[in-house]
Amino acid sequence: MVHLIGAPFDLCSPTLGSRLGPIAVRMSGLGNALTRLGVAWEDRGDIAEVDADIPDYQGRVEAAIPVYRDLRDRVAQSMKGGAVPMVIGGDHSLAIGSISGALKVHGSELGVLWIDAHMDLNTPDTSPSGNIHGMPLAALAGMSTGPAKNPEQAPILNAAWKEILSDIVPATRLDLTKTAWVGLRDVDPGEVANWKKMNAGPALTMQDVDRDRISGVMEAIDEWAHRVGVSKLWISFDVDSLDPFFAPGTGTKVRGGLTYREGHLIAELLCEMFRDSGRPMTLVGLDVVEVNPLTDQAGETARMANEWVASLFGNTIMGAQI
Ligand SMILES: [Mn+2]
Repeated sequence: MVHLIGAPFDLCSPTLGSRLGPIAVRMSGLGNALTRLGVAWEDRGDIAEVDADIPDYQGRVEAAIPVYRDLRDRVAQSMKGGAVPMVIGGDHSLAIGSISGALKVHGSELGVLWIDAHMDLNTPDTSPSGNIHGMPLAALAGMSTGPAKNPEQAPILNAAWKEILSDIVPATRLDLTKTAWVGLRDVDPGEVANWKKMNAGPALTMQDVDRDRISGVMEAIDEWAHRVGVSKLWISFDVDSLDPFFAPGTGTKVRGGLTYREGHLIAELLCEMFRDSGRPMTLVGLDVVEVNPLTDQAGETARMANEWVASLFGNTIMGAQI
């Protein structure tokens, strides 16, 4: 049973509009696609909406904390009932809430696959922008930080970081050796330093995709998951992993991304991994984030996100793969 959870929150990203992502993704037929595949699903509605227009940094950051808490508890509740929660964002900072929920239930067994143009591994002291949507993995890993780069943001962001680490992320932090990335092409130097410091999992960039193709990249993911013992996997899919040509409706576009077919092959090969009884690994939940209908072209990006999810759940060109 898949639980759809809408998370219309975008205040921790620079471009507003991804709060409309849950509506757009639902409207372009996500439920029907799952039904056609024989996947049981239930729409669990949206998390509580926050004020649409908070102009100041402090207000935005403060509004985020209860959102993460609510999402964490909803995700944990779904999982405890045996469902697979699918969080539709919203900006990528929401993963602080969703993956905290998964950590609550699965603890150190949890692995994360981050499919994104960005690493999202900044700490407040490395983040050039102060936008929390670039920091979720560092928060989930409980990374410590010095004062935030921007001195005006520092008192606000450092206080929020403290609260996130003490009140949102469970004591069993995300083990970054059990986190891998695919699709990277816009990485900050501070993120690379954090990645090395934490001895984190493979960071597969677009150069790896160019050189080894998707099949080679996903073999590396399969090998990593087996080696570090990931038995429960959370997938965090940022639609900006695709090239802006195929996913124009998103906030932080970076050219040189995955093609439509490459994106699908990732989902198809993941589906095969989950069905490979020789290497048991379960999909425990996923995020589909950063769909921004305000910058989209005729709903293309929301449709792409749906089609991608359908591939992950077994859709193939020749029909459902049971
Ligand atoms: Mn991104």
